[in-house]
Amino acid sequence: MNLNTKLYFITDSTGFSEEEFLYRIEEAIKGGATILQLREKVKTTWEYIDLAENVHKLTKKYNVPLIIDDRVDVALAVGAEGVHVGQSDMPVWLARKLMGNDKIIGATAKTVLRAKEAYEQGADYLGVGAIYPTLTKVKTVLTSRETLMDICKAVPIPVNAIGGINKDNINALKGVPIAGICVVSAIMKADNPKLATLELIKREKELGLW
Ligand code: TZP
Ligand code: MG
Repeated sequence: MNLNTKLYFITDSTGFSEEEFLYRIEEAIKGGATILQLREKVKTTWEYIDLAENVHKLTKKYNVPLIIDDRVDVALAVGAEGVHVGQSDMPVWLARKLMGNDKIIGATAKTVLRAKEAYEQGADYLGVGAIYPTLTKVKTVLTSRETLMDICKAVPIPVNAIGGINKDNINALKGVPIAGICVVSAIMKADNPKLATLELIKREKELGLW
């Protein structure tokens, strides 16, 4: 499986027309986003599937894996490349069982114990955070740099930092063996999503992440 989590873009369609939303996704992909997660919290199942199909058409064109947040049913319905389960979603082992061995399963982990558990149950990568306070709608607590470091050392799969990460604070992650970063607002709310993505990658390169 070709899994590159270096620049993991998580979307939030709130406040955008579908046209503008899809345009922003395409620009982020053109800027170099390596993997995309569709994250919708208030859509009905049918709305989620409908949007996921349109996003999937786009990501397939660029060969970027599409991960669906929370919802295995939506991921299966559109043939997405994977699903991301949080600590209050279904367990990783069940997502793996339903999705099969060829799909990408991502999991959220905020402790070393949870990280090991997710890995043992078949997770392909982990998202760890929130590292910084975030304005994106999410139920989360802050995860320390130290815990992030411990999780990176505890599991042999890619670990991404998430939460409030932007081009100005990414430098503070220097020395932590993360595989990449997950961002929502740094790209979603940028004036120019393509430039914002390019800039994040440039900063990651300065950190030696590429
Ligand atoms: N999980 C932990 S923090 C977060 C999620 C989904 C939101 C990250 O959004 P942003 O805008 O990059 O801070
Ligand atoms: Mg979730």
